[in-house]
Amino acid sequence: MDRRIMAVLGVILAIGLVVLIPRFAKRPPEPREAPAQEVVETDVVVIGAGGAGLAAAVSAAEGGAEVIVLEKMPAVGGNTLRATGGMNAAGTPFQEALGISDSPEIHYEDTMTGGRNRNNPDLVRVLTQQAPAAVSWLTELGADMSGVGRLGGATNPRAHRPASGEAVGPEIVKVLQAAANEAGVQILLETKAKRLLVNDDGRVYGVIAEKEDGDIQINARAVVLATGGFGANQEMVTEFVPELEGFATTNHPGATGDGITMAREVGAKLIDMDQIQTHPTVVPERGIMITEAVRGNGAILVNRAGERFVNELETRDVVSAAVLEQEGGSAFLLFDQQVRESLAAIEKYVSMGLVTEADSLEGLADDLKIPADALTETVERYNSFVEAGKDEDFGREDLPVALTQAPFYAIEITPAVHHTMGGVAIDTEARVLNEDGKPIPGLYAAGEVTGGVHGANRLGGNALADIIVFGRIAGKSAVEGIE
Ligand code: FAD
Ligand code: MEZ
Repeated sequence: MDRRIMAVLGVILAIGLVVLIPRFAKRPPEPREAPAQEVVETDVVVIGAGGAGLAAAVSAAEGGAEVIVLEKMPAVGGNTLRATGGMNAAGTPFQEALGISDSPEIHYEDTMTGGRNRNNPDLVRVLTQQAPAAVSWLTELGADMSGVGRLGGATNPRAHRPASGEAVGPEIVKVLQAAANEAGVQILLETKAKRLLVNDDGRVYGVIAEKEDGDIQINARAVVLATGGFGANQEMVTEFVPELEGFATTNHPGATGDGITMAREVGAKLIDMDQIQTHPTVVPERGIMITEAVRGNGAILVNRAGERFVNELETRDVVSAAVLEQEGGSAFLLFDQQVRESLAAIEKYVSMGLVTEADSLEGLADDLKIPADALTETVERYNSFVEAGKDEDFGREDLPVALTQAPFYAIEITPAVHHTMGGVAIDTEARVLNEDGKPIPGLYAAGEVTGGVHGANRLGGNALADIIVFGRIAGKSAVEGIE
């Protein structure tokens, strides 16, 4: 062959080798992201510093573990900090002191009925049996849980909160944060977990998180997911329940379902994702929730015709649907001076300018632009039911006070997205389950990130019981599961 042809063929062959060999050679997989700038080792890493995460962290530290908590927001607390009406527990000394006879069995039945029996009965047993101990634990940590009120769907008053009727969430977060600090738990704020680390045996061994100055890898012997629900993630809410498009939310902005996404990526089973609760009494446009405790302490709901339209202490699904059926899709929460004085949480609504106040029912009706005759007649009829101890119109069983003491107050309300009942499947030890119902080694979860406890409809007051009971269990199980 001509030398020149040989040379040309040689060049073509060389170019071919340069181009093709790297394509077919076995290359290491593309790194998914740049290596973390900082690598840290600990026993237990907890993701999320709301009530469930702080309870898990304290419980793991009590078990002797070194614990790091990651929190993506600039402050701890999450939705727990917003909790107002109370924490359910049945058979507590605080109920007994107030002469309230109740039991975990009745609490169990109420929870299953309220959840339309879609709840996991094993988880509900644990919730209701351990809730009194959870209240005692918070009390020992310094929280005032001695006030007891009634919330929707509850046979007996069992929502524990400060005696003054102030919001319960800040009280709980305050003592848990102090206990975590005391126990030497390290809390990293503005540190957002983005991916769980899994080894070849399928064991979760840590997490990659992002901070302002770069990524951090935390290697841990156990990981607890406590990232809360997804009530502030409009896209995710409407993916599962399209009818909720356009609804406001009561949730803090960090409630975006990150833990559910991360758990799904490592094979966790998700349940009840389409079970999303609206809270019936939220101020339109503002998204500010007016606690159910206002109704529990005696307020009623009236529509634009000045009439009651529902048992105000029915479960949230029923009350929300009834409000949406009224003219304008909203209604008015109406109460008197006695109710105001019974609950310190109301003062915040007054100071925020959310409350219309008048010296008489006629004056209030004028301000609300609803018929005064009808409103007066409605309140008089309701007051007669209170006196007789029987609500002949809607069967409301708890009728604490007649609305007779001026001034009278009203707040316009409408339903908004409040609680996501679905999430990561867990067992009674708070171990995260895979699609086959088997625990994923090294991974635990507690709180609103999980599904199964509340079924189709959570009862008011049961979320706080859930996060403290299962938060403590998750922390304990994480320590016990360390290999
Ligand atoms: P959260 O308290 O929301 O904590 C989760 C934390 O994880 C947040 O701080 C979040 O920022 C953080 N996080 C999320 N993603 C990441 C990530 N990728 N990396 C790091 N951190 C992350 N329930 C009751 O029982 N009684 C009540 O009175 C009551 N009142 C309520 C009032 C309001 C306005 C609201 C919104 C809810 C109320 N609830 C109440 C419900 C209850 O507060 C919540 O269900 C419960 O507090 C959830 O606790 P959690 O610890 O699971 O989640
Ligand atoms: O459990 C709740 O979400 C609750 C009691 C809220 C509230 O109305 O205060």
